[in-house]
Amino acid sequence: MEAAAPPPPPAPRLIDSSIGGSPIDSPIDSPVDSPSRSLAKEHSYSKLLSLRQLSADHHAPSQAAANRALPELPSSLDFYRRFVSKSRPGKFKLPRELQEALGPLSSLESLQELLGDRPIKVNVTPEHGLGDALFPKPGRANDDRANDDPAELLFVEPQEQEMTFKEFAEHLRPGGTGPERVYYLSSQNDNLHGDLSALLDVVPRTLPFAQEAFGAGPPEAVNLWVGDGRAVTTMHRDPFENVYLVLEGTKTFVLVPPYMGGALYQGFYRRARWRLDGGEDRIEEDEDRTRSVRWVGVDVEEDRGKEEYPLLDAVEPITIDVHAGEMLYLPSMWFHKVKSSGVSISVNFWFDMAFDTPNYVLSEWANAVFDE
Ligand SMILES: O=C(O)CCC(=O)C(=O)O
Repeated sequence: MEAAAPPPPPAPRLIDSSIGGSPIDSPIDSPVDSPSRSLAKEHSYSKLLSLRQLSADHHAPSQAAANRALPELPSSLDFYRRFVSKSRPGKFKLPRELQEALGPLSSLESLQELLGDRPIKVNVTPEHGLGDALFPKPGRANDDRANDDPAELLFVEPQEQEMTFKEFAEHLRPGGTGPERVYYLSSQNDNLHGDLSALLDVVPRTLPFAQEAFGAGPPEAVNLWVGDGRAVTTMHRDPFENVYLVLEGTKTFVLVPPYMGGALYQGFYRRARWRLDGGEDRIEEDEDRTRSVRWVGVDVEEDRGKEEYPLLDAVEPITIDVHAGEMLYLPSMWFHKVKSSGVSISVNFWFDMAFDTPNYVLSEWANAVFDE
């Protein structure tokens, strides 16, 4: 059940914690599927397929089209007409001037020089590298993960740790493997205006072509992301128009259109955080048991075809590789999972989204049709 009215755009915060996440009336303790509810889900499958078919041409690009980077940035009018108004993702080559301006952010060495010994906040997870992800409550075996009973799973955020950029860089594993903890600079709280403000001299305040097309004010948040191939951002959606620039390495976005939320087994989960000090990795549940977050209950890549998630077969995720020197427009409310190949450095701009557009209204309607 999503909140009846959309919330006003919130202040920058951890990804997506507010979407549908009404902390008061979250149906955390609802029973697991009864046979009649399962049957209803089977019927939903064909409706979801029709929905996918109906909107495919207008809204969701084909896999091939989504991966073609347009050679130059469109004018704001063209960007609005071809992408924003259709809520359609697109990939563009960064203009040379912008790429040059952002040059100092494109290597670990120059970032280290710019940031010196200032303390920065880094997210740390165990070796699986899953930040903001669902895990069984302490005491439950890991194979119980397949059980999609939200009451038995927790939404676990990374441990936040303060260190210098040099210390952080020493934890990165360019080869993308390692049994150690995974460190990801992913604070996404407008970090370029926070602990990374020393970088502001080289980052533009806004992207005028995008800001104009969104009809928004200056960006709500500008974030730097630095990590290696082990860090994974699990699937979620954000109430922001997102322009995501990759400066080093490759980021892979696995996308699902906003209107397919009904196939993603979303649930409400209580919050928790990794505690990684001392010998043992622990999950510590949030003391406030009334706070919960709505989160996608499946991995669209790994859980597809599994008997327990029949609706997931209706989803055709679009995978977009964004290479260094490219920019992705990720429209608001698209579900996304994000991975990195090797060490990657990116900057993204979140702009306020409009809640009164046909795209938003229709996708919320579509999701409500499948909500239980
Ligand atoms: O780069 C990432 O790991 C996640 C990016 C993301 O979720 C976002 O920009 O909204």
